[in-house]
Amino acid sequence: MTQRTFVLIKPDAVKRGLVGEILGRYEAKGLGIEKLELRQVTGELADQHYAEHVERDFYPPLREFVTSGPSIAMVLSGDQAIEVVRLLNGATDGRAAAPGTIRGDLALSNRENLVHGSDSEESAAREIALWFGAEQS
Ligand code: IDP
Repeated sequence: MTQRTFVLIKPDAVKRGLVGEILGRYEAKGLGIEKLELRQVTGELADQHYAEHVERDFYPPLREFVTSGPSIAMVLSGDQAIEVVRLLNGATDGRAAAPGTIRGDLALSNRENLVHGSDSEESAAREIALWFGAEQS
């Protein structure tokens, strides 16, 4: 089943010069790039994107981090793209993520973990609309 998913390459990855490495993994897997844009995330957009987390203790530093520099916002597509991206990304905490995954190979933090991928069809639709506009979802 072909799906579209929202992917964010976070500011730590841009600062560390890992955009090419990360994008290459998605491309090598066979996912298609539907949209790709360098974005400076505002606090307001962060609050909307992470609406389910805004009350959590870890949210203030997460908001600070995700607005700390430019990110790459993307829509990727392919067979079961939502789950495939989550598998490529690896577990949330880079210290526990499996080797072979983006986070497992390249991240050592549970906050600065390089990437975001939508976790369901519902989230993908919401996030694509939020980042790229409702008419394009
Ligand atoms: P996910 O990005 O793997 O889907 P979520 O649980 O949706 O993980 O959390 C969103 C983001 O919030 C994570 O990618 C990470 O940057 C940050 N985060 C999650 N849990 C923690 C935590 O316990 N401490 C610090 N940051 C966290």
